Amino acid sequence: KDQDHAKKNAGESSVDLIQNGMTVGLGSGSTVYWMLKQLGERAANGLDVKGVPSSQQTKGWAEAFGVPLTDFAHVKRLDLAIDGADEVDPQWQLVKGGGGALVREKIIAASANSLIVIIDESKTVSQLGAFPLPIEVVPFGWETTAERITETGVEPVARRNDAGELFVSDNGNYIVDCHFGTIREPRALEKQINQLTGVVETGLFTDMANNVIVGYPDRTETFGH
Ligand code: DER
Repeated sequence: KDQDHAKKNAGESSVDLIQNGMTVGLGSGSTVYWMLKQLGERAANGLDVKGVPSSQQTKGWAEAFGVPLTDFAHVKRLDLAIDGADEVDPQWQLVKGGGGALVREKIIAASANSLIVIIDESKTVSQLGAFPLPIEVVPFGWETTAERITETGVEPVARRNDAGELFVSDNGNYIVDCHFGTIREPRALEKQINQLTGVVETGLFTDMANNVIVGYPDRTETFGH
């Protein structure tokens, strides 16, 4: 359907930014799926690229599509990171983590010279916050960590799988989703939450995105700075 075409367009066009010999951070999610599929075809046609995956899901897709992989034991800096997002505001501040991979995604984004965000237009917002903010927390005492998060004025909801069990991230942690509604000061909120004892990371990616590729059913538009 249209949204799939939009994601496919955004994912595929981001691959044009990968030059021969690059090491690329591979994000997570359904838009990244299309990027990986295209990247596998380019690698099969001779593109020299190595990827660092941000989740087990991405690792599996990359292997299936023939994208050569490496890790941070072998590379300390990435030329590019390409990843999706749940919300992008006009300052290119992001909310991420809908897929539960936010910790590794942020480590990859922080290790990359440039972060390219690939989205369909539904992710562009005038203000962050309608999408519940994912926060990864250490399992030990997570209930008390949730209490500390409540003090920031929001009720954290523990993320559960279909069986009703607590979702466990690739890092063995839990995720709580926080329905802020609107986030007026994303930088301040990110700092405030990240200082709380028991919090591993939040899905607020502030001042990290360098380019945003917005996919539409028939084209893409690229914004960058
Ligand atoms: O979890 C994430 O941050 C992913 O990037 C995800 O949110 C992107 O979603 P998508 O499946 O719509 O690309």
